[in-house]
Amino acid sequence: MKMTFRWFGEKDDCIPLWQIRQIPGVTGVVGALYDVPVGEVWPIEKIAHLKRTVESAGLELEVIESVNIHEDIKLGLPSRDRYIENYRETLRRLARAGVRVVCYNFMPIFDWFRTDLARELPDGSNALFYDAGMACSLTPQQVVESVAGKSNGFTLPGWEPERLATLEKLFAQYKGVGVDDLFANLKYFIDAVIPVCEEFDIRMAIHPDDPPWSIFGLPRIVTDEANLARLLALNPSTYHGLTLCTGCLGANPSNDLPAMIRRFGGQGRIHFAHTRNIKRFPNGDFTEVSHLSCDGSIDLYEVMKAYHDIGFKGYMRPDHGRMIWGEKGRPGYGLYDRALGISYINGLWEAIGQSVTRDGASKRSF
Ligand SMILES: [Mn+2]
Repeated sequence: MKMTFRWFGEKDDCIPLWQIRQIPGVTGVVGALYDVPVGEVWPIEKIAHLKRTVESAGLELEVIESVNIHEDIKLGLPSRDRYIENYRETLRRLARAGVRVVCYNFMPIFDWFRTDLARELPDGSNALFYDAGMACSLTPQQVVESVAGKSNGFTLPGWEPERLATLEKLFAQYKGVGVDDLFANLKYFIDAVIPVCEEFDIRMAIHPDDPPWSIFGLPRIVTDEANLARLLALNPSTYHGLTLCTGCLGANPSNDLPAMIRRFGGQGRIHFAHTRNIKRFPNGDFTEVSHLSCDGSIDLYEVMKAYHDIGFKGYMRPDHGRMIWGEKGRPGYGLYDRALGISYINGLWEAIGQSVTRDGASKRSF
């Protein structure tokens, strides 16, 4: 397992690389270019600059999150071929720069979705929150306005203003696009990019839908074990794999996360792990919490045990954190709570490894 930390770049992240370098166990950052329009080829010089910046801070750049998928690809429009060709070229350029994994999602219109970016928790910290009732009663535009007003001035990835300005048109385009269409459009995309991935040794890791159910009537397909199995079967190459995000998939209580890790990780199909906790409420609401198992609904020990049991060698990051200690940062992406999360994950990993080594095979077969 290689521990990483998401970084939004010199201009868009208030956390400097030297601070990330001091988090115990972190070997690299998960980066991206945020100023290249979705669908365009990433310029070589910008990739090289990002790589130089990260490496001169003593960190690696082996994971990109995300190279976003143009909406025309998800919609299956004739114009998708041009965007797919651009994507293939971006993959070649990233692979030549040493990138080994590309995380992406295939969610129509919206990326991750919350109703509140700073819901106060009992200890006075705050975190991202999903109010199920509000998600049903508000229009997409109302949610966008309420989210945009509370982002501490940051542009949130997936919620770029220019994209959201065309909401109405996008919704009209998705009329008549169902789950099977989305699977077919994903297959068309994956079948086109995987030969490049195999040639250049760079893995695709699709991120689950966040939350893992339909919103505003839009289809969503990266939601549960059955759908993950279906989407992996679209192309048998192990270069076509998953970003296993426990926080996203864990919002649905019927998702058995350790079982999914054992199944898909055991098949060599998990390339990137997002590890975090959430707390679910009976009415369908959920809040993000600290990584600690007892603070939320997900047993992080069992998650890490599953990764350990399959001999996970991929990349991991703590995903989101709360805002604590008065930090004012990008919602979900402060320094302190994510660093605490990493230390907790690393502690679990070391303890699980020690118990296997010291107690022998009996525990290993658990
Ligand atoms: Mn995630």
